[in-house]
Amino acid sequence: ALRGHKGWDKQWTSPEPRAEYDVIIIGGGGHGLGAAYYLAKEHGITNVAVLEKGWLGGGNTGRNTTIIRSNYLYEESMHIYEHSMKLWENLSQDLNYNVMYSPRGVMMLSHNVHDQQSFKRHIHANRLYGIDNEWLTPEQAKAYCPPLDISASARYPINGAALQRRGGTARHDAVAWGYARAASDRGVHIIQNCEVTGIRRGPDGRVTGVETSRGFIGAKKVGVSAAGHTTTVMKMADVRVPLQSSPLQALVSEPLKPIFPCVVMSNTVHAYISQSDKGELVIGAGTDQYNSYSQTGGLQIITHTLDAICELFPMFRRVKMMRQWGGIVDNTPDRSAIQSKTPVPGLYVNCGWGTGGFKATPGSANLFAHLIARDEAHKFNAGLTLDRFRTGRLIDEAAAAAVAH
Ligand code: FAD
Ligand code: PYC
Repeated sequence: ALRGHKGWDKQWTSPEPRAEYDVIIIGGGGHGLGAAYYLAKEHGITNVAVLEKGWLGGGNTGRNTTIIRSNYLYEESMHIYEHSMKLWENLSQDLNYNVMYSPRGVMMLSHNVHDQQSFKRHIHANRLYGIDNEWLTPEQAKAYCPPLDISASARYPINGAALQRRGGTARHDAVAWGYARAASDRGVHIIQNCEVTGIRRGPDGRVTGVETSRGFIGAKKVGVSAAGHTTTVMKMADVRVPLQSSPLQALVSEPLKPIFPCVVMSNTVHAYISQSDKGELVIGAGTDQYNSYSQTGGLQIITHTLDAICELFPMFRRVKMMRQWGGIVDNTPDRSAIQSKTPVPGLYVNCGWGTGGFKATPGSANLFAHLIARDEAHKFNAGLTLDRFRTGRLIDEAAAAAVAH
């Protein structure tokens, strides 16, 4: 069927690396590509390269379940995720690339009194900041998502739900490709199959460039956006980052006719689900309980998730699962991200988005570009410093992270 598809323009160019760039970004996921795009678009810095060891979006960007929401608890997080949400709303137009953003609503199920108290706390906090979030009764939850079983005899009874109507999903690879094309159009070099193996510093300790599988490439500034591999990259500059990398899994079913109108998450029983435009049920699990760099994960974790999905939505009991995969998520102790200068002049790090950084992609990229270009934080990422783990100014978002970890 694709035989007629000839003569299409490449979406981005694949140039040979220059000897030196003003900025090198390590990692061609959505965050790295987006940062390069905003460096060019908003700061006029176009002598930029994104170095990706594999293919664009082959990391967590292309492996996640694409849930977008901004219903976090603390001011620092609400600012950043809401900034992101506003960028999502116009991203397809901005990039001239359809990222298929679909604000179909994200509903979080409450199963017990503790869930109810915690969700209501989030709802009130969000509303104080003008962020939509509302409490639903079980009957209202069922009306919003008809496949949901709210019977009192269910194994995981539901006593209500928190709904963010503006939450939803987007097409993950389109986000990477859209940013790549738009950045490339503005002169950014996108260099795939180029693994960074070392970070070189001058006699004054400042970054001078990176060693790669394609040789040394000079840079005045280097931004690391390597998600699950952040600690290994930062070690190249002798910087320790408080992260633990572990597998997080997802799976998709055979395609079904449209049946599932929104996104549902059950944080207590460790399952989340939506339906893709192709018709597949997109289902995700909690993280494995051990650290690993393998992009797979324990069978018992997804077995437990499917068990929970079948209890919550009995009509899916006979649906077949088609594919399963894992990504490597980088969790901080307080489950909030780090976007910060480092002790090495000219080296910046964006990491710790853990199980929840897809939704943050536009906002994070936009603010990381600001940090690199101006050498100072924006007011929205000012709290995400590395040194909060020394000062104790933590931003505890373990509950809002919403995925078992
Ligand atoms: P990545 O896309 O992983 O990009 C980092 C890139 O760095 C990779 O491409 C990697 O190859 C490259 N790299 C690493 N080391 C080097 C090196 N030495 N040299 C060159 N390149 C290097 N978030 C949500 O908000 N909603 C969700 O529903 C959601 N679901 C998830 C489900 C799963 C199964 C997983 C795994 C994650 C999920 N997440 C979710 C989290 C989200 O996917 C990530 O937080 C986000 O995609 C991180 O984006 P990124 O661009 O930082 O990382
Ligand atoms: O952060 O919303 C989230 C999420 C859902 C599934 C994985 N992460």
